[in-house]
Amino acid sequence: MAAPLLIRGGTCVNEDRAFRADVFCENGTIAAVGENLSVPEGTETIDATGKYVLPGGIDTHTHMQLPFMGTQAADDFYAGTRAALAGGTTMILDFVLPNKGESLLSAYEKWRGWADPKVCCDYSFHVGVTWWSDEVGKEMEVLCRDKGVNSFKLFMAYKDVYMVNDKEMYHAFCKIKELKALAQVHAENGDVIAEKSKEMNDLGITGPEGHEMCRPEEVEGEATNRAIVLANQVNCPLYVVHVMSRCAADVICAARRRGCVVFGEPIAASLGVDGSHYWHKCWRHAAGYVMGPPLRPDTTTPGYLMDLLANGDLQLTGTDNCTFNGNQKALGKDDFRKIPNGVNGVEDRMSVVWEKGVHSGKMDACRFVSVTSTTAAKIFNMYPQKGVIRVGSDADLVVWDGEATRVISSKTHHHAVDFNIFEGLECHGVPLVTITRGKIAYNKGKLDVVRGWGRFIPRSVDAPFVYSRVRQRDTIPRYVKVDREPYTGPVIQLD
Ligand code: URQ
Ligand code: ZN
Ligand code: ZN
Repeated sequence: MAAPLLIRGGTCVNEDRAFRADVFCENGTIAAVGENLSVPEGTETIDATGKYVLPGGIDTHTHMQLPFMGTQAADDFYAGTRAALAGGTTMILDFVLPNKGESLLSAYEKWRGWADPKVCCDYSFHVGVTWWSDEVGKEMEVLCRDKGVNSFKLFMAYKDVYMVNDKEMYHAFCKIKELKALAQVHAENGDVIAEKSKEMNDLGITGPEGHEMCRPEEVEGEATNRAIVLANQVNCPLYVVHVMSRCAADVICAARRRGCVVFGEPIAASLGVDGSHYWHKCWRHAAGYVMGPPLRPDTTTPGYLMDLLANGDLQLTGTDNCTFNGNQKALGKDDFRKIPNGVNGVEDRMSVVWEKGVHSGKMDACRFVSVTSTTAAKIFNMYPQKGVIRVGSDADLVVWDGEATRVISSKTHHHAVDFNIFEGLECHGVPLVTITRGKIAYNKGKLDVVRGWGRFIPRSVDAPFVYSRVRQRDTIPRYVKVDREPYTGPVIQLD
């Protein structure tokens, strides 16, 4: 347990208001918020005068040490959560991704065994539904009832690896709705990708540019729309992960305007950089940006997604942090289909969103808190334990300097990877102190993390933020039969 901690002189920022107050933390939670607080002997004090005090960032989408495409992501649960704390993020939501045919429950226990001894900050798991059977449905019930899972990811891409077809996805959505959980989707048309990537190779296009050309943004947009339609047919709330394109974003915005319960998650990568890097002459550089769905060559994409995030058409940010070193990316040096997909983000998300969102004038500090922390806590049913500066909430906090700048580089980042997609980007918005459950883990450039300090945060189903509208909609009879006299006219005889 950490010593009592007083954060003095700062401006606290919640999603609804910014206000001058000191924050006193004790036993891992926020014990008092106000001015002239009386604190016990032995209290450690942090001077936050002239700075912001924010709820710790929540990264909704990471893949630490993911076994993938024949190798394993370089950031493990230790290095990844350590990097998160260095960037002002105090919780990650990672993914249990069972192989096809593998028990979801045993995959969950396996992933817990990987994460629990290593995490330096709190975390939780979404679970992938990578195949379908009645047994999978039963295990989903157990995961919701006993294991604190309330979100399940379906893949429409990665054919033969994670991809399910529309019928399987429909059944999974029915089960997710029955459980009052949240459906997540990786929205790309995996069949088109499989065919077009073969065509690319037949044309001799084996470099990273082929990775984007075989899955242009309309392939993401089409699948996004299809997932929204299937979920809406079941009245199941849907969360579209890693929104990477204008096309997919427009589909989500249109669906929201017509009343669908759908949430869109752009990521640090799609908000901070674009896909022109796939045409870079240096193979290693170009391969470093390979992820799925890909970044888009349309250089207006990051600004467009940030506009939608700032105005509420898109809801929150993750990173899809799934990092691979140059020698791992080189598995695909002769065939882009073999380049392990994934990029960094967990350390730089907060600064990238502040630079592109707040410093650009598109959003204020309250909206910044909403899209980096509070909305995630509400959607995944961890609010107000997480995502807010309030008495009784977990003492996950960041002292934030909105004016200071830092230049992002793989030479100075805390990831266990030799590449950074934001290399050279100068960002306003720098974490000064990161506090995880009342413990100072990062202070003015120095990390002081504890392996295994983080806890798994169980999440119950039926999140009000997600289900209140769905529940209301369920009270309206959707299908009513017509009472009519039976037909008594002629009927054709078929031979
Ligand atoms: O698709 C995902 O989210 C995982 C497999 C990470 N890789 C990626 O390129 N997005
Ligand atoms: Zn994905
Ligand atoms: Zn992912």
